[in-house]
Amino acid sequence: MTDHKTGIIVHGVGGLYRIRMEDGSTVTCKAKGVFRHEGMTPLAGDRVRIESGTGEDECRIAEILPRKNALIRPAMANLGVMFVVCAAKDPDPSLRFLDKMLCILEYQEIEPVLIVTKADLDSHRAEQLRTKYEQCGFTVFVTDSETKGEDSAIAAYLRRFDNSVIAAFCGASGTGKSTLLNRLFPALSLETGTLSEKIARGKHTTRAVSLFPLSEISDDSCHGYLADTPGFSMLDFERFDFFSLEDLPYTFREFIPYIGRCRYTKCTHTKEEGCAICEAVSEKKIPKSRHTSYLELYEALKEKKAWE
Ligand SMILES: Nc1nc2c(ncn2[C@@H]2O[C@H](COP(=O)(O)OP(=O)(O)OP(=O)(O)O)[C@@H](O)[C@H]2O)c(=O)[nH]1
Ligand SMILES: [Mg+2]
Ligand SMILES: [Zn+2]
Repeated sequence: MTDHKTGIIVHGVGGLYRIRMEDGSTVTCKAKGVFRHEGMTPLAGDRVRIESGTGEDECRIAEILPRKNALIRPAMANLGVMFVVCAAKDPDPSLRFLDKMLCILEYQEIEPVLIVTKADLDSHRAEQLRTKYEQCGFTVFVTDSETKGEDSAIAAYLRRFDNSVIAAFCGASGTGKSTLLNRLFPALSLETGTLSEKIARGKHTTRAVSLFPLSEISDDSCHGYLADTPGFSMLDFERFDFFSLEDLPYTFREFIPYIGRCRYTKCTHTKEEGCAICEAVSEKKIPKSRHTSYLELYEALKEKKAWE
């Protein structure tokens, strides 16, 4: 048995995983039964060790190397950058949904980058989103398939990646993730679809996470991996794993400079007198909608804590 081959899971469906090996070759295999017993599921982005037997069938994932992070939705591991895709219209943006995703990414130490798509449908709202999230300290790109907006700036951002970075595009279904990826990397020719096509199919257009080595889909100045993911619906999102109430304020990056400056050391930043965060909201230094999202997440986490 040779047991020293490692690679990265680029696709996994129905317990069958496609792995890109260090030498650039690809193998498809199952995972050893031991993972099922341990309740561990190999994820796209996982670095794994392969054990290969004599026949092709005997190749198995023997070990999942330590993860940097893992997300449930999209089901991925070892992400460095997540492009959160939000449409200016069709579907209408949900700030609660967006902020929750941003919190989870901050908590997992994945750099969130916001991409506002479909600016052709509502350029005013697209720019409002840009202003709001740039004020909070996020990198924001605005684009659309008509004008190609900041496509080249997104491509330039991707070009800064080193070999080890895994990045993905996530967001609600129909926001235009696959459309944008196809524009940036025509070699991908990903499936895209209109809302009515999706309803007719009863499914999202993109059905599983797929990781692409940037060196293969673009010129060799790009490195790392890029993933397209199936869009999530609101319902999926409710089931998202979450963190503790104490961690919540730290997942809002624009709150951080104010933490510790409130009158009461146990300030929950919800409505207390002398709360430095609430004050920053009233002075418009923090967008009100961000604080509203904070309050909603705070309530949800408080309830969860009460159940535990
Ligand atoms: N007007 C306009 N339509 C767009 C734009 N980008 C994408 N679309 C349309 O939006 C629909 C959904 O696009 P997709 O790229 O399939 O969306 P997705 O985010 O990959 O969706 P899932 O795979 O289901 O998660 C398609 O009909 C696209 O043609 C845009 O910038 N402007
Ligand atoms: Mg898609
Ligand atoms: Zn406070």
